Amino acid sequence: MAKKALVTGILGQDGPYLAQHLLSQGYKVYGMIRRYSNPNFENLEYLNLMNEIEYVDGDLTDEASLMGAIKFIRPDEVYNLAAQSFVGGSWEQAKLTTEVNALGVLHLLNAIKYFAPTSRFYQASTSEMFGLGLNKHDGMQDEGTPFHPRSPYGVSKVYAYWMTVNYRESYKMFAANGILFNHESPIRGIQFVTRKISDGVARIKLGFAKELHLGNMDSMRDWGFAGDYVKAMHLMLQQDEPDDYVVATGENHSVREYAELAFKHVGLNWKDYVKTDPRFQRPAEVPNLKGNSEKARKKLGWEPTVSFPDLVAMMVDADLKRVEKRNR
Ligand code: NAP
Ligand code: F7E
Repeated sequence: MAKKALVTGILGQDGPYLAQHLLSQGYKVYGMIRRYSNPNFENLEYLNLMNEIEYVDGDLTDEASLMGAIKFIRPDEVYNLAAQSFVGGSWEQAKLTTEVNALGVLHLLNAIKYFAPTSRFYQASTSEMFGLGLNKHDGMQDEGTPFHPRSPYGVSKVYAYWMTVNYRESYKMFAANGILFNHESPIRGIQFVTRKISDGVARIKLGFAKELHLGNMDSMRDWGFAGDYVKAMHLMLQQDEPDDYVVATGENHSVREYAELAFKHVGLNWKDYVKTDPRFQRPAEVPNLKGNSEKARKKLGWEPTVSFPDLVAMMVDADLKRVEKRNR
């Protein structure tokens, strides 16, 4: 019989890529959707997956809805991708961010504990938990680097990380944390800097905008391709023992470099269009993230396949097509 996987956050960026990968491995995929007056299936449509998934209702802030879903599906694997995932918005909505990203994970772990205790659980942990933390030896971050989160988002994810470890240790549940560094794609949310730039470049190139306003351009991020990173999530749940893994490319670049490459890809100079704008500065910044994913590479056999320049080109090309189509 096909394995059953429940994916929360199915309408986001990672949900569709993970669903695509699980379907290719023969899984039956259930996608959780919260109550919304007008749910947006655009990302699933982009990968042509709308009709491949069985949808279940549920919200991370509503424990009973999670219990109902887990009891109904009794999944072999649960991937918790749902979150208020925008760091920049987490100061204004710190309570909501905590309720979804921290307590929501406790609710989900309880639902699994009561109704599907042998189910394997993946928690979407993040490099934002490291914040200012740097590995003393190489200036990178790995599984042993101390956490020093710099936003309500980062703090909420530290709680969820430790609760996942705690349920593993307390109840012998197969619960794993993937500590993923930034990963992007053509279906990245428009508020994140990579997609904001690729969309801005496309609109400027096609004559629909004149400027692009950005915040801190010195920030360094380790950017990979989401399609690669979801494969690491799946691999983590196929191991003999549950564990936590950093997933990253090991290379980082500044926001300025991303913008420079994106504009260059369409034959423009970023300096002519980008304006720095204090509205996009954060109260506390994470200046430098670069992940050491040696453990995932050795134990999971995972490797990233898309280079930084190819990722930038992929995103800009996709937005050029989108903007053109929308305005045709
Ligand atoms: P995303 O595009 O923001 O998707 C998050 C999804 O969570 C959305 O579909 C959203 O639903 C859903 N959601 C929000 N609140 C919910 C709630 N209360 N109950 C149920 N669902 C809810 O995020 P992503 O980029 O795919 O990232 C997936 C996960 O990995 C997130 O947990 C994120 O924090 C984490 N992460 C991401 C990165 C990265 O670089 N992308 C790196 C490390 C970790 P709606 O569509 O209804 O809004
Ligand atoms: O910002 C700077 C900003 O919002 C990246 C989430 O998926 O990855 C993501 O979090 C950097 C920051 O992503 C703008 O200050 C400059 O230093 O694209 P971002 P993020 O905050 O790194 C982690 C791993 C997650 O877990 C999160 O869920 O870019 N920046 N100017 C800007 N950022 C935005 N959004 N907009 C700007 O105009």
